[in-house]
Amino acid sequence: ASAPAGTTESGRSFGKPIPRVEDNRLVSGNGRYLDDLGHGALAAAFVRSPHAHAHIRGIDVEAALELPGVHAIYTYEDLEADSPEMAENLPLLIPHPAITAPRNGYPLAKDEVNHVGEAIVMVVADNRYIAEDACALIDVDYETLPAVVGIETARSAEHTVHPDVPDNVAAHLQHGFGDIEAELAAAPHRLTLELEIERSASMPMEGKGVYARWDDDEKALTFWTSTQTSTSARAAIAARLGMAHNKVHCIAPDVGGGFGVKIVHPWPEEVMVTWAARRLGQAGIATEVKWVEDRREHFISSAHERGQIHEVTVGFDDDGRLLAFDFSIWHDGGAYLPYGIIVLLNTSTQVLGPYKPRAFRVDAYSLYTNTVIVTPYRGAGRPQAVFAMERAMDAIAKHLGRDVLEIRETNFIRPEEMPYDFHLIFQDGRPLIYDSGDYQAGMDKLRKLIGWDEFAEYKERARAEGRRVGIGVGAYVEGTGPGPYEGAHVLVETSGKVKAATGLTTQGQGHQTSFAQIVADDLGVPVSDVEIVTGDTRRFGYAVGTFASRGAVMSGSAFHVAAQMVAEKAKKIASEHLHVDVADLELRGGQVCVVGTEPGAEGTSIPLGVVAVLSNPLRYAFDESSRQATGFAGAEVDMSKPPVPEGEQPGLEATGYYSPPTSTFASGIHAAIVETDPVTAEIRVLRYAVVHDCGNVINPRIVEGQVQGAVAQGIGGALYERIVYDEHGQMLNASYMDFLMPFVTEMPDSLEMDHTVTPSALNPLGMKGAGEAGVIPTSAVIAAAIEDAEGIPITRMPISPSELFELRATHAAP
Ligand code: MCN
Repeated sequence: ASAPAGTTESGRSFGKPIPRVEDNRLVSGNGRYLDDLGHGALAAAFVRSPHAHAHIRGIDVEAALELPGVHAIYTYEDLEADSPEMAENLPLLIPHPAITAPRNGYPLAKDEVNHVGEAIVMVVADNRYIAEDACALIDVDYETLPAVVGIETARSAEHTVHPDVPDNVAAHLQHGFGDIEAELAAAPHRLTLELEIERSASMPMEGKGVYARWDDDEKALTFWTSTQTSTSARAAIAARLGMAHNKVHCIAPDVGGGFGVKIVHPWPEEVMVTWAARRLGQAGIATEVKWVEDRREHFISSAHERGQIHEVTVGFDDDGRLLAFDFSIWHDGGAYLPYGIIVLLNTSTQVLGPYKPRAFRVDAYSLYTNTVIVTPYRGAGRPQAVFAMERAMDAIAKHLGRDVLEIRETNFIRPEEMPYDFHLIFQDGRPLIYDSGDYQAGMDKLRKLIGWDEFAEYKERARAEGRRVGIGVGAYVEGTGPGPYEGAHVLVETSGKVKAATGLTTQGQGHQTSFAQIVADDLGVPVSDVEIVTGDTRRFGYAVGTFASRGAVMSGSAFHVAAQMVAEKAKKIASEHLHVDVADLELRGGQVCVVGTEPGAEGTSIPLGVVAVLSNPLRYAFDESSRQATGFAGAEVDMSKPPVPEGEQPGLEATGYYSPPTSTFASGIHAAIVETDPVTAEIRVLRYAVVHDCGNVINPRIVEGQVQGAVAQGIGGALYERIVYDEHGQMLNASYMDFLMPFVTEMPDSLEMDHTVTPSALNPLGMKGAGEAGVIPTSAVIAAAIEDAEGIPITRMPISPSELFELRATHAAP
């Protein structure tokens, strides 16, 4: 591939909108996704519960075992017979003191099922067709139990999901600051809002999947999984299979989207497929097993999010200044709690956004329901939080008859108040302190971008034509780049090309480009000379993972640390040969050269690849032929010197880690103009504008792509996407025929974007995260715009045309 546009031999690429180097490969069908691997593997399929809640009285697998091509059928009994580890509950990944009743399932259901889709039996066969046919021959005897579906039912506690959790409460979280009761009592104005965001789910183009290979000679297991967290998946599988980490390798191949649903580890299927590969491998039956999720499985047995009911009471003065924000949350946590309460923590710690009430109180419950588990979905609790806060802001403005932007301005935290300490604990366990941000600057830009001041006139004209249009706004602050750490390894090869690896994974964020930009700048080489590897424990074994918009901040910084170490080492080695001080050397144009000289000039520079040769104990390989190959005359190279200066290790490579003190806080403000059809109630987003702040930007093209994609997902969440269960816990829309996602035709005619840049002082490159931002305020913004168009309070999202139609009818009723 040719060097991407935007880079120069010596210029910095940080901040340049260079095209993503991975895209040619990915869009031309040359990606290697999970299902592109393991064609010779045996196929796994699962018998999944058709009931939302039931006891399992018995399982008959006899007929299925007889089916030709079936190699193994496993139930929980096989796990129990294998080892205590295999029989254990799946783990609680992020414990928290507010979790009062952690309950988790098993890799295969033990004696009860708690949601439709829960895996009960695994079949391994020659191919998926046979495996599915065998599943159909398996008879599970169920005694059905009443299902708890939806927050209201869970709250009523008439029935329970887990018999030993009588109120269905998995966790109860309370926090805040100030004297909320006193502030509410004294506030000149008070309002209470009931708000709801329905359950939804992320729909990556590629579902989950895992493929495992057992090596009986090495007694080692390698598995490929479509995951966001390969190092943690490796650790989890090693623990469950009772193996040492060095005998288990986990690789995330190309991953066709994750959006949070692929964070959890281990999935039941990961446990079962790896375990079966080892078991069948040891028995000499087969060494490879693979399972690829089908779309229905993705709907019913992977993970959902979003579902929350809120009650907000605000107290404010005549100017609209927020005195008290009293926030109750009920979160639909699903049947089990593998991911703890991270979504609830996000909602409850980020609801304040750019505003600073005098008093704040959260009272939050996570409730068990007989539905599939919850994992954070892009935005992870923040869209719900912003919906609560921004709907309250609009309600205050309406109550006081004031402009919605003005009310927000009144309450903004100001740049001079940064860093702003809320005296609360953030979801990462560290203090909630905003590091930087200029929310007013963002609003000023947005006002122009969307043409806020001209809208009233436009609305009037539209009205006169019989059209209904409305405008809405929503601001947010997002904690990004949480620790605890991320690491990277950077190696300059003797060819001068750079190989660099980090442990976190990639699902489409363009890391091969943006991380390469950082390394390329530090080493003074073109971006196209840097190869980035992610998500392969064989290359880099220690990592946390890709979520919470932490890739740029965490791995980006780790790459910078490691590349800087390599650059320093290269200068030290070169200084010995060029006889100049390290301080007088720089890395530029693929050379280590004397500052101010032309890279490549004889006597004042050495190619980076040659420095790599010199750093190597086997540098005698730098003979006449390699001199010719590199075109480097090399008079200045003295082979009698030791490879590296005293105190350094040979090899032009380094491993660096980055661990931030706290999260860094990105922010943004969005506005939308919508039109609603007076007859059909069809809702159309005409224009959408985003002003976004993720600190210093590595690659504006990537960031804009991330924001654009996330806004599309946000529009999906506002107008189309929701998971619908009936009262028995059966999902009514578990297919793309019924679960609506926006096409490009549903996107606004224009999506404009602008940036403010308030760098973070917490990491060396001043970055903040960007990957989730676009989805966070979208529901709030679109709800506000519909409300403006219709004059009807919008308190529940998503909203469909038929729901708007009914709202009109209710509102018009006497
Ligand atoms: N970036 C940048 N400058 C910044 C910040 C980010 O150039 N100041 C670049 C990064 O280098 C990276 C991209 O923007 O290439 C996103 O970076 P970041 O915000 O750090 O997010 P992560 O890399 O941690 O990715 C995770 C984030 C999350 S949490 C979800 S959910 C999500 C998202 O990314 N899932 C995605 N974007 C996605 N995009 C695709 N295509 N697929 C998914 O599953």
